[in-house]
Amino acid sequence: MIRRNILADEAARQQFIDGVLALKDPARFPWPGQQGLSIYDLFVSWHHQSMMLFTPPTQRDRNAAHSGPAFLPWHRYFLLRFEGYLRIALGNPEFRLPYWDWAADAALADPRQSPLWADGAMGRFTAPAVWQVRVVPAERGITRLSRPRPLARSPGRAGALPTREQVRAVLRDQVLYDAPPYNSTSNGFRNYLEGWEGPGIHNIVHVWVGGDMTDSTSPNDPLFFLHHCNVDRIWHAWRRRYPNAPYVPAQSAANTLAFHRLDDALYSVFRETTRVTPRGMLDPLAPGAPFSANDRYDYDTLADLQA
Ligand SMILES: [Cu+2]
Repeated sequence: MIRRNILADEAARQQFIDGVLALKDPARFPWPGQQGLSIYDLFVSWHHQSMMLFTPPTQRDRNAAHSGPAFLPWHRYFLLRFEGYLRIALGNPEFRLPYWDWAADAALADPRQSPLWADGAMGRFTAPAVWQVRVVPAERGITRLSRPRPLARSPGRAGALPTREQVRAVLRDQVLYDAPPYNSTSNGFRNYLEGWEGPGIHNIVHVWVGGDMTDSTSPNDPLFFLHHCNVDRIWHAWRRRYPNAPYVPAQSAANTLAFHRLDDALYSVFRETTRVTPRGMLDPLAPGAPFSANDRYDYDTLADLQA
C-alpha cells in the first residue's frame, strides 16, 4: 500500500480529512476516561508527554522523541498508530497517510498560494465550526481548555520551507545516521533532518506554519501528520541510499541513552503486545512485528529526493 502526495491524490486528501474529523469526535472515538476528549486529543497528549520526558532527566535537551536518535523511529511509530486509527474510522484497510511535499511549495513564488491551504484541503481546519483545540501544554502534563479555541496558524511569518536542493544535500552528505553525544549538537543524518544542524529542515517547517505547529502539542494541527509523513519519506529514501549505515546507538550503549538505543521500547501511551523499538521501525516493508501485513507501506516516489 502506497503513501501518496496529498496534492496529487484527491481521494487520499478527502479521506484524510474525513478520518481526522472522525477521530476528533469524542462521540465516535472517545478517549477512555476523559469525558469530552477524543482519540485525536490522546495523540496530541502523547506527543506532548514525549517532550516532557527528558532522557535522561538530568538534562534539558534530548527527550523521548526529539533531539536524539529515536526522533525518526518514534515519529514513524506515532504515524503508524494514527494511520491505523484512520483506517478504522474510514472502514478502509487500504488507506495510507498522504504526505506534504513542502519542498515543492518552497519553489512557488508564494508558498501560501499552494492548493494545500484551500478550504477544500488543509485550510478547512482553521474554520472554528470545523475544528477546535481542546488540549494545550502546561507545566506538568497537559491542560484541558474549559473553552476550546480555534486552531492557530501564521504561515510564512517566520521560518522558511526547505528547498529541494537543501533536502537533497542532507540526503547526500550525511552518511552516518547519528553520532555522539546523540543530541541536538550531533553530526549525522538524524540531526540534519530534524533540523538542529544545517538548514533546519524538519524544525523550520513547524516554524513556517506557526501557531499551534510550534508547540509541544503540535499534532493539534492535522498538518503535523502530513509534515511528518514527508519527514518519514526522506528517512526512507536515506535508508535506501545508505543501506549499510546502521542505526545507532546500539543496545550496548550507556543507559543514559535509554529510549534511544536500538532495542529500547519507544515511549508510548499504548500498551503494545509486542515491544516497539527503533529496530522494529527501520523498514516499513519488512515482515514481522510491529508491522503487520496491514501496516506495511511504501511511498509513491522517492525520485525528487535523489541527487
Ligand atoms: Cu515531534
